[in-house]
Amino acid sequence: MITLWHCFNARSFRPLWALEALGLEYELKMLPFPPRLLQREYLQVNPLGTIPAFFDGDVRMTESAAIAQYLADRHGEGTLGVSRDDPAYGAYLNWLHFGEATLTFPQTLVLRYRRLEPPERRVPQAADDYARWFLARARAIEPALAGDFICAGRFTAADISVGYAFMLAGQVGLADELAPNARRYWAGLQQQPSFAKAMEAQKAAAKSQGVAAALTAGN
Ligand SMILES: N[C@@H](CCC(=O)N[C@@H](CS)C(=O)NCC(=O)O)C(=O)O
Repeated sequence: MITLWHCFNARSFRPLWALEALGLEYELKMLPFPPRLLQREYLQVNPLGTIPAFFDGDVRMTESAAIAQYLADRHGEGTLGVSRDDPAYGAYLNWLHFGEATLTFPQTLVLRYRRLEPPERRVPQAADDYARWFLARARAIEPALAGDFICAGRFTAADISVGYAFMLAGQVGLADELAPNARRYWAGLQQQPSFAKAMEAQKAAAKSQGVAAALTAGN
């Protein structure tokens, strides 16, 4: 049985989207954000205090892009991943990790130092610098975003990883500053049936488990 610990719209959306894309059975456990402060007992599940936490039998993972990759490889039967002998394999791995390491991390600094910290701890210069940092990286990959998918000519876990970074840009307030290909690419990904299913799954789980349907505090 697969179990995913998730906060609304947070990085754990990547594995949630992958689970829906593959049509797998899973249990979705919702947490208030940040769980480290608002649900202390979660530290027994994941001592890092971060989400996602993911379990598949004896497998335990805490990195959102790696979980999407794992799900594609272990359960995808070629649909969501790219195999080692495919010419697009290198590009696939690069985008899968670029989505988290290069496009997501700087935005979490913007979110934290512009919005989530109490006013006296906010750092506008750091927030502005990392907003520019993110937008410059996103602009630099415009040519790669000219098509519907970022590699392999089809929807893969790399689109889930990069797509989530653009989803976060919407929450951080940076989406309007994205260049045209990024905006069109992200609009197209949101038409994937699995995207709507993942959104619906988190809404339903938040409601039934009495958890706020929003990122609220901390980072
Ligand atoms: N690189 C990790 C980052 C995980 C992470 O930091 N998640 C954030 C939410 S998007 C979190 O749990 N923050 C709460 C905290 O740091 O207490 C991933 O991609 O899963």
